[in-house]
Amino acid sequence: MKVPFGKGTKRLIEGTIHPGDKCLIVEDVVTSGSSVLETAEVLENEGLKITDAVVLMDREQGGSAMLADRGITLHSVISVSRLLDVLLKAGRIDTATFENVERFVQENNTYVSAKKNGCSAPKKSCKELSYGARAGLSDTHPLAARLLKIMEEKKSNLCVSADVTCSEELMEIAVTLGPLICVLKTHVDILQDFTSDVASNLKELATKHNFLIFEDRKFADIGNTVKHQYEGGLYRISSWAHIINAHALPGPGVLQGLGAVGKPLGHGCLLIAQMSSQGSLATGDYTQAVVKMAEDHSDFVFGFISGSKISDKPGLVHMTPGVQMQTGGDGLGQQYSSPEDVICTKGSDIIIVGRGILASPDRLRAAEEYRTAGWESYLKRLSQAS
Ligand code: 5BU
Repeated sequence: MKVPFGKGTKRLIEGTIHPGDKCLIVEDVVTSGSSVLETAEVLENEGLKITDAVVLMDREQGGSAMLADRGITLHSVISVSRLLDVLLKAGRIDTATFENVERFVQENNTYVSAKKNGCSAPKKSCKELSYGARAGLSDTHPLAARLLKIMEEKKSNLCVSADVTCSEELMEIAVTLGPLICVLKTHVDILQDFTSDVASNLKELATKHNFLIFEDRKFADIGNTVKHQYEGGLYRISSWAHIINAHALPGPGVLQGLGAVGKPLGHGCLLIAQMSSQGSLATGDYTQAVVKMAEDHSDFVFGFISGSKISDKPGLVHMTPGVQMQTGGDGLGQQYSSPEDVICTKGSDIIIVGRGILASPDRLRAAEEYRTAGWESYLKRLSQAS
């Protein structure tokens, strides 16, 4: 359609045209959607109406959203994420290839819908907002705003994962590393000696050193059960943790149950959209469904656990575990990426570091190295976007 055919009438469109007739565009592959749009413009100049296009493969790099904003519905036989899912399940590609291609698709999405994001420019020219600016947006959850402000004030996008089994050691980590971190992540159920004093001491230290407490409980049950698990039992998590996380697997009921307890207290929840462990099933369509669930419950969900930025909404916070200076794994399925890769390349907001700091003979020095690496990667990302 781009140049007149060399044969026949040498016109762009051959045959009899009845202005007002509908015309369906058929294309093999859609990436940005520009080729379909160019074709539609030629046809519309001839008086034809274009409302739909059929494509064999949607590469999911913004074409569908761009065409939808221009009134053309794209119908695809297969999408790249569906193809990846099928190939992975059939054992034709490995997890690393799956994740590389998935990341490539996300990073090369050329369009941000004007309706969804209030920005009609191609994604790459949209300005990257600072943490502080995102804190001030009207639709940012109050807890996300508080966190983003802490990050800006302390120049820290470091969350330490305090995976220790003795409460004295937990307190020592909170005292020593508190000034360097924006979030302290706990697994309270691995403590051998938990008492309610641990919770109240942690709360005091969080106020003193200005960090938030995140209990990595990964709730994943029906609403009624998670409500009890969050509020009651031995740990009474809702009485001391500002942040919890949940799997989306049970459906929205898990958020209704948790929200009934957490919302009145001003707490917030992260949905687990991806995991750092090898062979995780939280990929592709599942991850996309989690993003939708988060966006539909923005009065309680303020972000994600994910390997990379998966939502363009600037009010949502992305936190990434599986971070060490040395990439590789731990022999039990954990997979590590570097702070620069996570923050600068993958666009996440917060690095979660456990053994990278805890296994060091000098935890304070190691935490300062991770804080610096995370913060410099964030500054680099900002400067690349401007
Ligand atoms: P590490 O020592 O940096 O590997 O610890 C990582 C922490 O993050 C640990 O507490 C995990 O339970 C937690 N984690 C994770 O590693 N990967 C995930 O996908 C999620 C949580 Br969700």
